[in-house]
Amino acid sequence: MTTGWVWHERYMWHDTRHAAGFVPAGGVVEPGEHAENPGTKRRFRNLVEVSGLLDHLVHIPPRMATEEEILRFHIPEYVERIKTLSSENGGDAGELTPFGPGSYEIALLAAGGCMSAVDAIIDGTVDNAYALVRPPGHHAEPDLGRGFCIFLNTGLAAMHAREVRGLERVAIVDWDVHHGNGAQKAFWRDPAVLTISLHQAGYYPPDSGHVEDMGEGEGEGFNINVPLPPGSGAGAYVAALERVVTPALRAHRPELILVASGLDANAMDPLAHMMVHSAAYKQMTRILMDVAEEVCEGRLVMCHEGGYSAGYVPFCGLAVVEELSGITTGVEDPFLEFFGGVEYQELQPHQNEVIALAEAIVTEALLPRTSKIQR
Ligand code: 3YP
Ligand code: ZN
Repeated sequence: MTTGWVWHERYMWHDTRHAAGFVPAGGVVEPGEHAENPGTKRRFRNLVEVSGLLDHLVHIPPRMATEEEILRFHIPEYVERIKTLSSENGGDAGELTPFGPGSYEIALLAAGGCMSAVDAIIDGTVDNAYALVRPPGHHAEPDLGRGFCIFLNTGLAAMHAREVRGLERVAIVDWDVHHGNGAQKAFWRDPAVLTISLHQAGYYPPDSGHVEDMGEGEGEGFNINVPLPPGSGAGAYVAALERVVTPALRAHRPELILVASGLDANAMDPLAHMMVHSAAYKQMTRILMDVAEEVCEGRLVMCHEGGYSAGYVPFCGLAVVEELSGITTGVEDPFLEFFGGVEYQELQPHQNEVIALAEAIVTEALLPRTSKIQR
């Protein structure tokens, strides 16, 4: 296995300003760190280096997306607004998405980095890839930055794969703990791009990611939401991947699988309430690799999204990249003994209920529509 690695120091220079988590500093809010700061991602990258794994990865240099590429999803006025604010003193892209000077170019480099990874896979330079980009993208809307996201990195990478590289079918699996509303909107009526999101139910964005939301028109059945109850752990996530994601991918048979890889379902995350540990992330990666092997010669690109535990993101991320590359570094997750042993890691009945609903949507709404298409 050759695994590509997208990283650029400039990603770390995207400034999300002073905040208390996600609330901007000011008034009674003492200036502190914004949750989406360089720390977690830099530490993830550093652990990949210190573990020795980085030496075995193929560095894929990121390029900046062009304005034309960004306009495949975003409206001109929005792009113009970000560009102008970025050239001045920064501002807010919309909802909870502060940025400083120069972030327009960095956001272009994030979207472009995901496209670089897609190109490397399609060109056969690497078998799979992890793009550790910043800022994230999966909440971005055509006219609005949301939830720390400026441009729809993963969705734009799917559009690049389709429109420039000529792929017929692409799938996006979003395992960030928050709902992948951006890709859902982008491909709502499009059966060519299957969108699946696993997320904490009823959390962020508000009133988004319901299990009933399955796409419309030609795209009906091609959007799958799995809103998991808070407290879900390894059992629920592995079950969702085995019983919902895998059959959906088998039915759709994408030629490329993209993962919106937020690692914020981890057991220590300050912006979510799930319990996933590194061994579960490893297993989840394995499940996706197996189905990718089956349907698209293993073509799998992970684009980083959220993940806010400085302590735990690096170990969850290392587990994912170890599995992708087939290399075991011997670095042990010092948290695993604890989180692996906490109660309620196994699938609970109320979690099973949601997974069963999503399973039914795959069988009743997606399967009949994919089986009509001969391929
Ligand atoms: C935005 C406000 C509360 C949760 C936060 C989510 C950002 C994120 O990681 N999205 O994937
Ligand atoms: Zn998230």
